[in-house]
Amino acid sequence: MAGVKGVQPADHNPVKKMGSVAWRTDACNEESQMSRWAWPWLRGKALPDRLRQQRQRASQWACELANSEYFNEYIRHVYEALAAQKYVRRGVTQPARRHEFPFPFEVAKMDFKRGFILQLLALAVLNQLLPSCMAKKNNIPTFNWVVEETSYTRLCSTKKILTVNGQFPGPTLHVNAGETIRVNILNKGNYNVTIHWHGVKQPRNPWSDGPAYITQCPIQPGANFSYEVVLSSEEGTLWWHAHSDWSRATVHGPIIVHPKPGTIYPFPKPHAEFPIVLASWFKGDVMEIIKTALERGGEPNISDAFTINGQPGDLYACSKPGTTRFQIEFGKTYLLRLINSVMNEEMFFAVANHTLTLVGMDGGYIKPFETSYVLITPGQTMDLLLKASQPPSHYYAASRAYASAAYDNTTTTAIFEYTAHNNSSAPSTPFFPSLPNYTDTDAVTAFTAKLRGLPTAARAIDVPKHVDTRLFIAIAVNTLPCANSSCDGPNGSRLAASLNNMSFVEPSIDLLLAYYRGMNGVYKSNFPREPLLKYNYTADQMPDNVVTANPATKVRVLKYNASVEIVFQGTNVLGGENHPMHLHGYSFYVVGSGFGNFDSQTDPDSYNLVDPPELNTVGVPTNGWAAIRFRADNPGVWFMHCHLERHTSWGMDTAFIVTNGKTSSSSIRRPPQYLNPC
Ligand SMILES: [Cu+2]
Repeated sequence: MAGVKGVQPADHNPVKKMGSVAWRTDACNEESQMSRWAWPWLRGKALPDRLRQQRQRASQWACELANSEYFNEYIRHVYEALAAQKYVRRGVTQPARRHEFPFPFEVAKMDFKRGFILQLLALAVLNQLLPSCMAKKNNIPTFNWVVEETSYTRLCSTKKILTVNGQFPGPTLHVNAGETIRVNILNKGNYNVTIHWHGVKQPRNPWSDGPAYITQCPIQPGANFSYEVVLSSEEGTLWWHAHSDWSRATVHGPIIVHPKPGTIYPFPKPHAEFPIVLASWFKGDVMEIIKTALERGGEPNISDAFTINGQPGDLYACSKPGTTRFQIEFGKTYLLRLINSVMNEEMFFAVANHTLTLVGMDGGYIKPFETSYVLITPGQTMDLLLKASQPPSHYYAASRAYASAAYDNTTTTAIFEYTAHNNSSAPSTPFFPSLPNYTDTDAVTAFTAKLRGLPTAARAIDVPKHVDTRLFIAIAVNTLPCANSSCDGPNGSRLAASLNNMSFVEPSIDLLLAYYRGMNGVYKSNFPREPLLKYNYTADQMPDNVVTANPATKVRVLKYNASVEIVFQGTNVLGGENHPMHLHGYSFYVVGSGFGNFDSQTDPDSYNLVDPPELNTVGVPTNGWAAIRFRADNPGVWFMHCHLERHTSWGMDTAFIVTNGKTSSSSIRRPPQYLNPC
């Protein structure tokens, strides 16, 4: 059996635990729930009618309570009351399993008898009745996650990082295509936090999308929020990550979307699969790094390492013993689920002596092609087949940056080990792959030019041929004036970034609620369709008046079901860079790309309207352009931003408000009962 260090198997059958009593919250019918947990002493016995009715009533009451967002608060109240009577005491019962909440109360030793009876009663009512009907009513897999500070040692030093359930990378979510799951987040960390389900379109459900101050107020320390994650056409690999400040550096993990039961991959079933999560490691505190950078107006520190499944690998100090290893068998084919959760760099990735076959990307399928390396931007995910066809030995997988601005120039590695190979004769140094150079833009273009969509029975390629709404968005890194020119940016200015020269300012309450409730003064709806000032976007010299950005909170309204084309134009303002543009709530077809200024007369002739790849993040070429198309059929408020984290922090962001259609099934769902306050 192939194994992998650093990534845990999924917890698809979550068991909640409180005190000493466990319950299941996944799909089970009420009767089996009841017989299994709720009334163990009556198990298998025929109940008198009266008792049966009582049980049903209790069950119904419990359902209503359990489905209210005040459930956790209610339980806390009950236990506070018990604690006041000294039946229980405050203390933390550590969870026995990693997906369980630590429970902040213990049975008091004193007054044990009286307390014990009340405990039993409380547990019987709260812990057993509630979830049994919760499962019946919601019938969706539920996961309980705790965001908390956890000590990790990397690169010879120990620090606390923000994690989910103590894990870095975080837990892997396994879901089936089209499924809905619930993830309850309890924030026990020291920072506000939110979680985004990257690439999950969440039809009509922006409430659970996650970006802080866009679709929700953040979950404050001590508070919780329940996300309902609605899968639809996605299949393959996606990921989840924190979407507040720079917390995503360590708060992230894979989402693996399996084909619906009874359906199969459009490629031979692999023998086994390995999630491969690329991330950034900073020796300092990431939240402090961005805070300091924003205060001083300069570049944030670059990372000190990249990691594969949480481990930097052999080429870094103090890292050799932890290097991620994948065991493979000669002749077998493996599915690598590659995720770029790196903060600020696009990444090359390759495995020595092995070609990779790209079969999927961003939760959709790709017409398979073989390649010796891939280029993956932050935000993107790839499904790659690796055939163990080489002489049994040890082979490095390696990843390093493709970048043109300041970047981390280190290389992270993992090792593919053939299990038939006797370790005693393993090579002293595993074979090393050849990766393109840091600035090899030709290698990037050669790779991305091969991307073609693959239609499947479940998901056709349906590129809008006619366009209702056209946007042309110039992407730039800019400056803002700084008092006494005392900031760390160019000439004492403050670094900023913009879309059509608008540098996004985070509102003080989320855009979604402001829109839904019709509040004034939170945002303006006049995000420009095109740059107000046209210039030669990719020239060596830039006019002074495009260097300074305009800070504002502006969004663009898209009419429900409009077919939309966006041309992203990279600019050379303060230097050209590849920008991975990510759109929430949608995937889009990448119909074209090129270098230099987009020519609206001739460039559309080169569009691929037949089989373009359908992605959620597109790397806009350095000093070039990329054109995307999609149908605005998901009403809501959807963030769009560069997935280089420093650019997002500097304002390379906007949001779309997609209006409701004419029916309730084409309108935003009602908000959940509990929303976090700002
Ligand atoms: Cu960017």
